[in-house]
Amino acid sequence: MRPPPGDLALCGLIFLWTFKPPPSRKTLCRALTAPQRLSSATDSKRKSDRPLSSSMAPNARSSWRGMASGWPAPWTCFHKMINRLTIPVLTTWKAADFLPEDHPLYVGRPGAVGQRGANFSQQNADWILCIGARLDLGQTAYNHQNFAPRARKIMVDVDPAEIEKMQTPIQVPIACDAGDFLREFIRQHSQTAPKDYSQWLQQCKGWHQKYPVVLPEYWKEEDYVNDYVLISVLSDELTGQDLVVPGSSGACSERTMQAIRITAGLRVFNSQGLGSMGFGVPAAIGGCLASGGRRTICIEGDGGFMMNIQELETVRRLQLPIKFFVLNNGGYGSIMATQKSHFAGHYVGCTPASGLTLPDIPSVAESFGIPTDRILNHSTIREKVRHVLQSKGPVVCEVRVYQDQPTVPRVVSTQKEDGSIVSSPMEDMWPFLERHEFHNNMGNRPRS
Ligand SMILES: Cc1ncc(C[n+]2csc(CCOP(=O)(O)OP(=O)(O)O)c2C)c(N)n1
Repeated sequence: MRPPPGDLALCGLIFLWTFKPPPSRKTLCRALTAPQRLSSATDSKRKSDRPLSSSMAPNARSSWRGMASGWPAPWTCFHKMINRLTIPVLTTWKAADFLPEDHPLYVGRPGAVGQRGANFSQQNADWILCIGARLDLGQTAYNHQNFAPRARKIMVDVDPAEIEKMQTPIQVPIACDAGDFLREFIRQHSQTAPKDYSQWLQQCKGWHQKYPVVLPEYWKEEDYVNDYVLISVLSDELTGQDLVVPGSSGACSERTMQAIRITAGLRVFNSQGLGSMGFGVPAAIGGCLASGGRRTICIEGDGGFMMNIQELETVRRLQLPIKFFVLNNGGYGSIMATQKSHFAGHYVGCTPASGLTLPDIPSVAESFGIPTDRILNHSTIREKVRHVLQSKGPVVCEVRVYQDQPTVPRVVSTQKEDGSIVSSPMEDMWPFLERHEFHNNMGNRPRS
């Protein structure tokens, strides 16, 4: 039975009151996975018509341990749980490789820079289970109140502070290890008869298919490479034995995580929380070594690539099979975009004309003794990508991309007269849809 609202509010209060200062992890687990707490999660789901699960983000340790010795138990439990619930599943950037694109329950990756269809699913859901997805600013588009506003929210996180930070009611907060939660959830849920959510699932799948990130017209651009086309070609050419390491800030991270299509076995290792330039090169080295020498594809911005360029020597010395695709847009494209939209186009330190210059990337790589290549436009992109991927050892491939290519779709923000910045709702991504199409997708569903 769904607990009355008062009980749910109390549930949150008990959580805050009982667990400050935080007790040991063991106590938290025991207290919060108490059968009553979990049954309020499972009970409320039974009443829902449009449930969603947002998948967990593994910590780096369990992720890599899994790669070396078979998947860790939480991974298996996660699959067991979703197959049992048969509800649509969204993945966060950090858990992008938890479900392959062709899994029957997969419906996309939501976020401020995300997929339009996934955001429609999230914003229409009436029950949402977030496991280890800490709901950071990118995930909630800077506005907690408007994150899945129609849904009762069950949030599972090993760190109670991540739940406490939410400025919107979390009806069932559970501070607990994801694996422990999943095992208990499966145990309790195995007693209940599965409900049919096929219609809702079809609707979510329909949105996912109707609103692809990579649009056919991008292929027609002739001057340079469109980043989304590159990620699309890479998605076609990668195998389930590969490891993808996007850089952590700028187009390389955002557009890769928006557009990459995950196949079974493909691993993605992106920054767990820092948007620090320079992540790509050392992360590719670490990921490649920790994965036992997987072919590693690092997609990095020209600015980010420069920040740890000295590590190319390590790559050469160890002859690691890392294929660097360095997006050359002539500077700091994302800073340029911010200065264009919020500082009336007064560029400072982001282009050659405004005081930022970067060296010729292939020349630098060659000086380290690493083979290089260059992709100038779409005419030879597939052959070039294949060639780079099939070459032995490391390769640095410069990709000439547009300087002013927008990141789309995305949630945009506007500046009010008082200087404060407000974001548009997550379901209403830019470029905005025709209003009738938008309203058709959202209906008149009440907020929870
Ligand atoms: C160490 C560090 N310094 C500054 C920033 C702020 N910052 C975010 S994106 C960016 C530009 C990144 O340039 P590039 O890697 O070429 O990617 P692009 O923006 O062109 O896509 C900067 C300076 C940062 N994230 N990390």
